[in-house]
Amino acid sequence: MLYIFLLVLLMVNNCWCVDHTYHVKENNDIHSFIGDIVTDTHLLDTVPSLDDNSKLTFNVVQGSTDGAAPLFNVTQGGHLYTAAILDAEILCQYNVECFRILEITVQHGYSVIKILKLKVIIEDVNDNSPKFPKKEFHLKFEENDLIGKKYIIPNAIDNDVSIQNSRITYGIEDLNTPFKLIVSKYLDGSDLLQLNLENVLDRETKSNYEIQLNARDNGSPQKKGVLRIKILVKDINDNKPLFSQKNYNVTVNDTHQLNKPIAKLSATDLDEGENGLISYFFNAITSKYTEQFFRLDEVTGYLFLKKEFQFGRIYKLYVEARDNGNPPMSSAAIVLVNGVTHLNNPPNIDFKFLLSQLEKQLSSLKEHKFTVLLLL
Ligand SMILES: [Ca+2]
Ligand SMILES: [Ca+2]
Ligand SMILES: [Ca+2]
Ligand SMILES: [Ca+2]
Repeated sequence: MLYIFLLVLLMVNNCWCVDHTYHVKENNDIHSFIGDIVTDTHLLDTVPSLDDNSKLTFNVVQGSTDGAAPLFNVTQGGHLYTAAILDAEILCQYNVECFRILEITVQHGYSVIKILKLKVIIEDVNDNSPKFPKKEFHLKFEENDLIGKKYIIPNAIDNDVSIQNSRITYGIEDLNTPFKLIVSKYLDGSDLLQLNLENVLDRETKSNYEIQLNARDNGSPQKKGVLRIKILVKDINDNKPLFSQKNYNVTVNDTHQLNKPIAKLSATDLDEGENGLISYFFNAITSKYTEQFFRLDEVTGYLFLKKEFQFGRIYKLYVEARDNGNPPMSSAAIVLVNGVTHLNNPPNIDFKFLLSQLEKQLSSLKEHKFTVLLLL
Protein backbone atom coordinates (compact mmCIF):
# COMPACT_ATOMS: atom_id res chain seq x y z
CA MET A 1 0.00 0.00 0.00
CA LEU A 2 2.84 2.31 0.91
CA TYR A 3 4.51 1.57 -2.42
CA ILE A 4 1.39 2.50 -4.33
CA PHE A 5 1.13 5.71 -2.38
CA LEU A 6 4.77 6.56 -3.11
CA LEU A 7 4.26 5.73 -6.76
CA VAL A 8 1.25 8.03 -7.01
CA LEU A 9 3.22 10.74 -5.20
CA LEU A 10 6.09 10.27 -7.62
CA MET A 11 3.72 10.51 -10.58
CA VAL A 12 2.22 13.71 -9.24
CA ASN A 13 5.66 15.25 -8.70
CA ASN A 14 6.89 14.22 -12.15
CA CYS A 15 3.66 15.42 -13.45
CA TRP A 16 2.78 13.98 -16.85
CA CYS A 17 -0.05 16.44 -16.78
CA VAL A 18 0.92 19.66 -18.45
CA ASP A 19 -0.60 23.09 -18.60
CA HIS A 20 -0.98 22.97 -22.33
CA THR A 21 -0.04 20.78 -25.28
CA TYR A 22 1.04 22.27 -28.57
CA HIS A 23 1.36 20.50 -31.89
CA VAL A 24 3.97 21.65 -34.33
CA LYS A 25 4.88 20.05 -37.61
CA GLU A 26 8.48 19.35 -38.39
CA ASN A 27 10.35 21.40 -40.98
CA ASN A 28 8.64 24.72 -40.26
CA ASP A 29 10.81 27.79 -40.66
CA ILE A 30 12.77 29.12 -37.73
CA HIS A 31 10.72 31.57 -35.68
CA SER A 32 7.39 30.01 -36.58
CA PHE A 33 4.68 31.02 -34.18
CA ILE A 34 3.44 28.18 -31.98
CA GLY A 35 1.09 29.84 -29.51
CA ASP A 36 0.23 32.54 -27.02
CA ILE A 37 0.93 31.04 -23.62
CA VAL A 38 -1.29 33.41 -21.65
CA THR A 39 -4.34 32.70 -23.77
CA ASP A 40 -3.70 29.01 -24.33
CA THR A 41 -3.08 28.18 -20.67
CA HIS A 42 -5.89 30.45 -19.44
CA LEU A 43 -3.27 31.88 -17.15
CA LEU A 44 -5.37 34.78 -15.93
CA ASP A 45 -8.01 32.28 -14.76
CA THR A 46 -5.50 30.55 -12.54
CA VAL A 47 -4.00 33.74 -11.14
CA PRO A 48 -7.16 35.79 -10.70
CA SER A 49 -5.48 38.33 -8.44
CA LEU A 50 -3.86 39.81 -11.53
CA ASP A 51 -6.15 42.20 -13.29
CA ASP A 52 -3.97 42.28 -16.40
CA ASN A 53 -1.00 40.41 -17.82
CA SER A 54 1.00 43.43 -18.80
CA LYS A 55 3.44 43.00 -15.94
CA LEU A 56 3.99 39.31 -16.52
CA THR A 57 7.24 38.12 -18.05
CA PHE A 58 8.04 34.66 -19.37
CA ASN A 59 11.30 32.74 -19.63
CA VAL A 60 12.26 29.20 -20.54
CA VAL A 61 13.79 27.46 -17.57
CA GLN A 62 17.41 26.70 -18.36
CA GLY A 63 17.98 23.02 -18.90
CA SER A 64 14.40 22.26 -19.75
CA THR A 65 15.30 21.85 -23.43
CA ASP A 66 17.78 19.45 -24.90
CA GLY A 67 20.77 20.00 -27.10
CA ALA A 68 23.12 22.91 -27.49
CA ALA A 69 20.79 24.87 -29.72
CA PRO A 70 17.39 25.60 -28.21
CA LEU A 71 14.44 24.36 -30.22
CA PHE A 72 11.97 26.90 -28.88
CA ASN A 73 11.99 30.38 -27.45
CA VAL A 74 9.45 32.43 -25.59
CA THR A 75 9.10 36.13 -25.85
CA GLN A 76 8.87 38.10 -22.63
CA GLY A 77 5.20 38.63 -23.49
CA GLY A 78 4.59 34.88 -23.59
CA HIS A 79 4.58 34.03 -27.28
CA LEU A 80 6.10 30.66 -28.08
CA TYR A 81 8.15 30.29 -31.28
CA THR A 82 10.35 27.70 -32.87
CA ALA A 83 14.05 28.51 -32.56
CA ALA A 84 15.26 25.91 -35.06
CA ILE A 85 14.02 23.86 -37.96
CA LEU A 86 12.61 20.81 -36.25
CA ASP A 87 13.57 17.60 -37.98
CA ALA A 88 11.52 14.72 -36.64
CA GLU A 89 13.93 12.20 -38.10
CA ILE A 90 16.71 13.66 -35.97
CA LEU A 91 14.77 14.61 -32.85
CA CYS A 92 12.47 11.60 -32.60
CA GLN A 93 12.52 7.84 -32.49
CA TYR A 94 10.60 5.55 -34.78
CA ASN A 95 7.03 5.01 -33.69
CA VAL A 96 7.48 6.83 -30.37
CA GLU A 97 5.50 9.97 -29.61
CA CYS A 98 7.85 12.83 -30.31
CA PHE A 99 7.60 15.72 -27.87
CA ARG A 100 9.53 18.11 -25.68
CA ILE A 101 8.48 19.46 -22.29
CA LEU A 102 9.18 23.13 -21.72
CA GLU A 103 9.14 24.68 -18.30
CA ILE A 104 8.32 28.35 -18.43
CA THR A 105 8.68 30.69 -15.49
CA VAL A 106 5.97 33.28 -15.15
CA GLN A 107 7.22 36.32 -13.29
CA HIS A 108 5.27 39.20 -11.93
CA GLY A 109 7.79 41.88 -11.32
CA TYR A 110 10.69 40.09 -9.68
CA SER A 111 8.54 37.31 -8.29
CA VAL A 112 8.12 33.97 -10.00
CA ILE A 113 4.45 33.31 -9.51
CA LYS A 114 4.15 30.13 -11.49
CA ILE A 115 6.07 27.58 -13.49
CA LEU A 116 4.13 26.38 -16.51
CA LYS A 117 4.73 23.02 -18.08
CA LEU A 118 4.17 22.98 -21.81
CA LYS A 119 4.27 19.94 -23.98
CA VAL A 120 5.22 20.52 -27.61
CA ILE A 121 4.49 17.54 -29.83
CA ILE A 122 6.61 17.48 -32.97
CA GLU A 123 4.50 15.93 -35.70
CA ASP A 124 6.07 13.87 -38.42
CA VAL A 125 5.67 15.13 -41.97
CA ASN A 126 5.96 12.78 -44.92
CA ASP A 127 9.21 14.25 -46.13
CA ASN A 128 11.00 10.99 -46.93
CA SER A 129 10.34 8.76 -49.90
CA PRO A 130 10.86 5.03 -49.70
CA LYS A 131 14.38 4.44 -50.96
CA PHE A 132 15.95 1.36 -52.48
CA PRO A 133 19.69 0.82 -51.92
CA LYS A 134 20.27 1.26 -55.67
CA LYS A 135 18.19 2.42 -58.60
CA GLU A 136 18.79 -0.79 -60.56
CA PHE A 137 18.97 -4.43 -59.66
CA HIS A 138 20.17 -7.13 -62.04
CA LEU A 139 18.99 -10.73 -62.02
CA LYS A 140 19.64 -13.78 -64.14
CA PHE A 141 17.16 -16.54 -64.70
CA GLU A 142 17.89 -19.55 -66.88
CA GLU A 143 15.75 -20.73 -69.74
CA ASN A 144 15.19 -24.05 -68.03
CA ASP A 145 14.47 -22.64 -64.57
CA LEU A 146 11.42 -24.27 -63.07
CA ILE A 147 8.28 -22.34 -62.25
CA GLY A 148 8.56 -21.30 -58.62
CA LYS A 149 12.22 -20.32 -58.80
CA LYS A 150 12.68 -17.27 -56.57
CA TYR A 151 15.26 -14.58 -56.09
CA ILE A 152 15.42 -12.12 -53.22
CA ILE A 153 15.39 -8.50 -54.28
CA PRO A 154 16.30 -5.54 -52.09
CA ASN A 155 13.62 -3.78 -50.11
CA ALA A 156 13.13 -0.07 -49.68
CA ILE A 157 13.54 1.95 -46.49
CA ASP A 158 11.47 4.99 -45.56
CA ASN A 159 13.14 7.14 -42.93
CA ASP A 160 10.05 8.92 -41.64
CA VAL A 161 9.53 8.28 -37.94
CA SER A 162 5.80 7.69 -37.94
CA ILE A 163 4.32 4.38 -38.99
CA GLN A 164 1.90 6.05 -41.35
CA ASN A 165 4.56 7.93 -43.26
CA SER A 166 7.01 5.05 -43.39
CA ARG A 167 4.84 2.00 -44.02
CA ILE A 168 5.58 0.74 -47.52
CA THR A 169 3.39 -1.03 -50.03
CA TYR A 170 5.11 -2.65 -53.00
CA GLY A 171 3.80 -3.19 -56.48
CA ILE A 172 5.04 -4.09 -59.93
CA GLU A 173 4.17 -1.60 -62.65
CA ASP A 174 3.87 -4.01 -65.59
CA LEU A 175 1.92 -7.11 -64.68
CA ASN A 176 2.36 -8.72 -68.09
CA THR A 177 5.58 -10.54 -67.22
CA PRO A 178 6.32 -14.11 -66.17
CA PHE A 179 7.33 -12.84 -62.72
CA LYS A 180 5.34 -12.16 -59.60
CA LEU A 181 6.34 -10.20 -56.53
CA ILE A 182 5.98 -11.96 -53.19
CA VAL A 183 6.18 -9.76 -50.09
CA SER A 184 6.68 -11.23 -46.64
CA LYS A 185 8.53 -10.27 -43.47
CA TYR A 186 11.86 -11.17 -41.95
CA LEU A 187 11.82 -12.09 -38.28
CA ASP A 188 12.92 -8.56 -37.41
CA GLY A 189 9.85 -7.16 -39.17
CA SER A 190 11.64 -5.79 -42.22
CA ASP A 191 10.27 -6.53 -45.67
CA LEU A 192 11.36 -9.63 -47.56
CA LEU A 193 10.79 -9.23 -51.27
CA GLN A 194 11.08 -12.12 -53.69
CA LEU A 195 10.59 -12.34 -57.42
CA ASN A 196 8.93 -15.61 -58.29
CA LEU A 197 8.98 -17.24 -61.72
CA GLU A 198 5.39 -17.91 -62.78
CA ASN A 199 5.85 -19.01 -66.39
CA VAL A 200 8.37 -20.87 -68.51
CA LEU A 201 11.05 -18.65 -70.02
CA ASP A 202 12.18 -18.91 -73.62
CA ARG A 203 15.28 -16.87 -74.35
CA GLU A 204 14.74 -17.27 -78.07
CA THR A 205 11.39 -15.47 -77.70
CA LYS A 206 12.45 -12.86 -75.11
CA SER A 207 15.92 -12.62 -73.69
CA ASN A 208 15.48 -9.85 -71.15
CA TYR A 209 12.84 -8.15 -69.07
CA GLU A 210 12.70 -4.87 -67.27
CA ILE A 211 10.36 -4.53 -64.35
CA GLN A 212 9.57 -1.38 -62.42
CA LEU A 213 9.04 -2.07 -58.75
CA ASN A 214 7.27 0.75 -56.91
CA ALA A 215 7.47 1.28 -53.17
CA ARG A 216 4.78 3.64 -51.93
CA ASP A 217 4.48 4.96 -48.41
CA ASN A 218 1.22 5.57 -46.62
CA GLY A 219 1.71 9.30 -46.17
CA SER A 220 -0.35 12.14 -47.54
CA PRO A 221 0.63 13.13 -50.10
CA GLN A 222 2.06 9.75 -50.89
CA LYS A 223 5.70 9.37 -51.88
CA LYS A 224 7.24 6.56 -53.83
CA GLY A 225 10.59 5.03 -54.63
CA VAL A 226 11.37 3.03 -57.76
CA LEU A 227 13.64 0.07 -58.38
CA ARG A 228 14.31 -1.03 -61.95
CA ILE A 229 14.80 -4.78 -62.03
CA LYS A 230 16.64 -5.92 -65.13
CA ILE A 231 16.35 -9.62 -65.79
CA LEU A 232 18.55 -11.46 -68.23
CA VAL A 233 17.41 -14.86 -69.45
CA LYS A 234 20.46 -17.12 -69.74
CA ASP A 235 20.54 -19.35 -72.77
CA ILE A 236 20.48 -23.10 -72.64
CA ASN A 237 21.18 -25.32 -75.61
CA ASP A 238 17.64 -26.23 -76.56
CA ASN A 239 17.82 -25.73 -80.33
CA LYS A 240 19.67 -27.88 -82.80
CA PRO A 241 21.33 -26.41 -85.88
CA LEU A 242 19.06 -26.67 -88.90
CA PHE A 243 20.37 -26.91 -92.45
CA SER A 244 18.92 -24.47 -94.92
CA GLN A 245 18.02 -27.51 -97.02
CA LYS A 246 17.89 -31.21 -96.29
CA ASN A 247 19.37 -32.23 -99.63
CA TYR A 248 22.09 -30.56 -101.59
CA ASN A 249 22.47 -31.53 -105.25
CA VAL A 250 25.78 -30.46 -106.67
CA THR A 251 26.97 -30.94 -110.22
CA VAL A 252 30.65 -30.36 -110.82
CA ASN A 253 32.62 -30.84 -114.00
CA ASP A 254 36.23 -31.74 -114.40
CA THR A 255 37.29 -28.22 -115.24
CA HIS A 256 36.55 -27.16 -111.71
CA GLN A 257 39.48 -25.62 -109.84
CA LEU A 258 40.22 -27.57 -106.69
CA ASN A 259 40.85 -24.48 -104.59
CA LYS A 260 37.27 -23.34 -105.13
CA PRO A 261 34.42 -24.85 -103.13
CA ILE A 262 31.77 -26.85 -104.91
CA ALA A 263 29.09 -25.99 -102.35
CA LYS A 264 28.48 -24.11 -99.15
CA LEU A 265 26.57 -25.94 -96.47
CA SER A 266 24.61 -23.61 -94.28
CA ALA A 267 22.81 -24.22 -91.01
CA THR A 268 21.36 -21.88 -88.41
CA ASP A 269 20.89 -22.30 -84.67
CA LEU A 270 18.57 -20.10 -82.62
CA ASP A 271 20.68 -20.39 -79.48
CA GLU A 272 23.36 -17.87 -78.63
CA GLY A 273 27.08 -18.08 -77.96
CA GLU A 274 28.60 -21.55 -77.87
CA ASN A 275 25.11 -23.04 -77.98
CA GLY A 276 24.64 -21.55 -81.43
CA LEU A 277 28.19 -21.93 -82.72
CA ILE A 278 28.02 -24.39 -85.60
CA SER A 279 30.67 -26.70 -87.03
CA TYR A 280 30.27 -28.94 -90.07
CA PHE A 281 31.39 -32.54 -90.29
CA PHE A 282 31.01 -35.64 -92.38
CA ASN A 283 28.72 -37.88 -90.47
CA ALA A 284 30.21 -41.22 -89.48
CA ILE A 285 27.75 -42.97 -91.74
CA THR A 286 29.46 -41.50 -94.82
CA SER A 287 31.60 -44.18 -96.36
CA LYS A 288 35.32 -43.74 -95.91
CA TYR A 289 35.75 -44.43 -99.59
CA THR A 290 33.54 -41.48 -100.55
CA GLU A 291 34.93 -39.21 -97.87
CA GLN A 292 38.47 -39.47 -99.24
CA PHE A 293 37.48 -37.39 -102.30
CA PHE A 294 36.16 -34.42 -100.32
CA ARG A 295 37.24 -31.87 -97.79
CA LEU A 296 34.68 -30.06 -95.66
CA ASP A 297 35.68 -26.83 -93.89
CA GLU A 298 34.38 -27.25 -90.34
CA VAL A 299 33.94 -23.54 -89.77
CA THR A 300 32.65 -22.19 -93.08
CA GLY A 301 30.77 -25.23 -94.36
CA TYR A 302 32.55 -24.99 -97.73
CA LEU A 303 32.84 -28.33 -99.49
CA PHE A 304 35.91 -28.88 -101.66
CA LEU A 305 37.09 -31.63 -103.95
CA LYS A 306 40.37 -33.35 -103.32
CA LYS A 307 42.69 -33.97 -106.21
CA GLU A 308 41.93 -37.70 -106.10
CA PHE A 309 38.34 -36.96 -107.05
CA GLN A 310 37.09 -39.15 -109.81
CA PHE A 311 34.60 -37.68 -112.25
CA GLY A 312 31.89 -39.61 -113.99
CA ARG A 313 30.15 -40.74 -110.80
CA ILE A 314 27.69 -39.65 -108.18
CA TYR A 315 28.82 -39.43 -104.57
CA LYS A 316 26.62 -39.42 -101.54
CA LEU A 317 27.78 -37.58 -98.45
CA TYR A 318 26.04 -37.45 -95.10
CA VAL A 319 26.90 -34.18 -93.43
CA GLU A 320 26.22 -32.96 -89.96
CA ALA A 321 25.92 -29.50 -88.42
CA ARG A 322 26.78 -29.60 -84.72
CA ASP A 323 26.64 -26.79 -82.18
CA ASN A 324 29.17 -26.28 -79.42
CA GLY A 325 26.71 -26.57 -76.54
CA ASN A 326 27.09 -28.86 -73.60
CA PRO A 327 25.74 -31.32 -74.49
CA PRO A 328 25.91 -30.51 -78.21
CA MET A 329 22.97 -30.84 -80.58
CA SER A 330 23.17 -31.68 -84.25
CA SER A 331 21.20 -32.34 -87.40
CA ALA A 332 22.01 -33.93 -90.73
CA ALA A 333 21.69 -33.39 -94.45
CA ILE A 334 22.64 -35.30 -97.58
CA VAL A 335 24.88 -33.98 -100.31
CA LEU A 336 24.80 -35.62 -103.73
CA VAL A 337 27.75 -34.69 -105.87
CA ASN A 338 27.51 -35.48 -109.54
CA GLY A 339 30.99 -35.46 -111.08
CA VAL A 340 30.63 -34.72 -114.81
CA THR A 341 33.52 -35.32 -117.14
CA HIS A 342 33.67 -33.57 -120.49
CA LEU A 343 34.94 -36.78 -122.06
CA ASN A 344 31.79 -38.66 -121.26
CA ASN A 345 28.17 -37.88 -121.29
CA PRO A 346 26.82 -37.07 -117.87
CA PRO A 347 25.67 -40.18 -116.06
CA ASN A 348 22.08 -40.96 -116.67
CA ILE A 349 20.75 -40.90 -113.15
CA ASP A 350 17.15 -40.90 -112.02
CA PHE A 351 17.62 -38.18 -109.34
CA LYS A 352 14.00 -38.26 -108.32
CA PHE A 353 14.17 -41.92 -107.46
CA LEU A 354 17.54 -41.52 -105.81
CA LEU A 355 16.40 -38.61 -103.68
CA SER A 356 13.35 -40.45 -102.46
CA GLN A 357 15.61 -43.32 -101.44
CA LEU A 358 17.98 -40.96 -99.72
CA GLU A 359 15.22 -39.20 -97.85
CA LYS A 360 14.12 -42.55 -96.50
CA GLN A 361 17.63 -43.20 -95.35
CA LEU A 362 17.88 -39.76 -93.83
CA SER A 363 14.73 -40.21 -91.80
CA SER A 364 16.02 -43.61 -90.72
CA LEU A 365 19.25 -41.93 -89.73
CA LYS A 366 17.41 -39.34 -87.73
CA GLU A 367 15.52 -41.96 -85.84
CA HIS A 368 18.55 -44.01 -84.97
CA LYS A 369 21.93 -42.50 -85.44
CA PHE A 370 21.15 -38.87 -84.54
CA THR A 371 18.93 -39.74 -81.66
CA VAL A 372 21.93 -41.53 -80.22
CA LEU A 373 24.06 -38.47 -80.89
CA LEU A 374 21.62 -36.23 -79.08
CA LEU A 375 21.48 -38.52 -76.09
CA LEU A 376 25.25 -38.49 -75.93
CA1 LIG B 1 7.63 8.59 -46.15
CA1 LIG C 1 9.34 13.00 -41.57
CA1 LIG D 1 21.92 -24.93 -80.15
CA1 LIG E 1 18.22 -21.49 -76.02
